[in-house]
Amino acid sequence: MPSPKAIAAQVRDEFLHAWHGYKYIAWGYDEYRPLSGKPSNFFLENHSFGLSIIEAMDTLYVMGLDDELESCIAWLRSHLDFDVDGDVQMFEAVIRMVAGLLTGYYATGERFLADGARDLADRLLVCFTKSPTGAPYRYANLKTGAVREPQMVLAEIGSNILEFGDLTRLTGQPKYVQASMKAYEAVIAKRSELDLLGTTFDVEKGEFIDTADVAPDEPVDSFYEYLWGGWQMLGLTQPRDWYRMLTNAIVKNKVTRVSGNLWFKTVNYKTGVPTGDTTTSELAAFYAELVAKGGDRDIGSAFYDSWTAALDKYELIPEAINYADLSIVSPRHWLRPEYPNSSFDLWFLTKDPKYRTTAYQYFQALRRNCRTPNGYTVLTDVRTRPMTQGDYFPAYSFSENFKYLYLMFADTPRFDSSGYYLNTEGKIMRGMRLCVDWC
Ligand code: DMJ
Repeated sequence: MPSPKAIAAQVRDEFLHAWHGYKYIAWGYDEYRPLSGKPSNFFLENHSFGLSIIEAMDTLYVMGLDDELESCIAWLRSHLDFDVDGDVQMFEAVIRMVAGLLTGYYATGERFLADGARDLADRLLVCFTKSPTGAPYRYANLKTGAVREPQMVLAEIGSNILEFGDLTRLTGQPKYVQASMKAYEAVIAKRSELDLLGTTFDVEKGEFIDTADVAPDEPVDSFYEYLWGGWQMLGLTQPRDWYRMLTNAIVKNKVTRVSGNLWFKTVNYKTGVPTGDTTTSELAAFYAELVAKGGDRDIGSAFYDSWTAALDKYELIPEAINYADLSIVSPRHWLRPEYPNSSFDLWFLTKDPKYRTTAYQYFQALRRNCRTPNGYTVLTDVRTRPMTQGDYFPAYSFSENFKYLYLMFADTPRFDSSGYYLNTEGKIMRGMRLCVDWC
């Protein structure tokens, strides 16, 4: 392998290549399509929030790309506005935009970014306050405050305490963190006798509407991540105790080993009986780092190795596999960041060189297959040679994949690797060091 410094420089170059694609094709839009050269929007078809700009700010900061960061600030200064008559998905708006604006503020000290985060959060709070149980609705109209869709998956209910907790800290107003806690309480009160949870919760009726516990896979994944974060980042003991209780149940009822690899079974949350579905999406790979950070290091290490087996077999991890035989269920590769997310956290937790080796292996495969003349793009099929490229760059990759890889190798003074906490979208909520002149 090249030296860590050389790898960091390569990653930064590739990030810039992806970033220049966005700037050239879609500056000011949410996202870009590098093959057709067209912009696209994420939340609302006919309205852009400049999502990629918001998502990229703290990455630009830690990479030392200060001129690019200044362009982002300039654009946001004249365009940031959430008084928009449109229905926005609360979960995505919180983890991407509230967090992106907060971390942009931490990186630059630009107060209007924090004000923007607060304004957006205030417009989204109706999802919680209009719900009879406190578990949030899925969509809020940012202008009218109308809410809709009471049937919510767990990740969308329980991935906000980091952002709302920070807003409470910044503003002194308890309403934000209280909304998050009430949402957790509504769901966790309905756990089974086994301390397992279902997947979809009706926030008006206050009950699960299905019986499958798919943890740690999507769409429940970050529900568990934020419980641990509530403790690690905010020092709240109740989320820590919930995390421990629910994780004990997951470890006891769901761990399974197939051909030497560790996976998590989908089970009926009331009985613990396996449903027989052995599909898992790549999104579950984040759990290797979470379960290790939470104290179960052997499980985290083994689960990471299971995903490395999929990486070895397919060069890039497909969107979904059947863990019974590692066969492909969905051949797409949507530039998902969960595997390098685990490499990143496990590297800083253990300093085991395997995490750097495998992260570099992943990076090389990414560069070989997802690079286009106009940036980076997703793959629609990892089985073909060359792999088949799609026409989309998701904004989360500006916040996640390249950042994880860079920070693992860069040793930049702008990042405190011993005291950081990132949200589920890779935003550096804790751990950015401000040092304008000397780094
Ligand atoms: C990201 O938006 C976040 O990591 C989220 O928690 C789920 N995964 C997507 C990217 O795959």
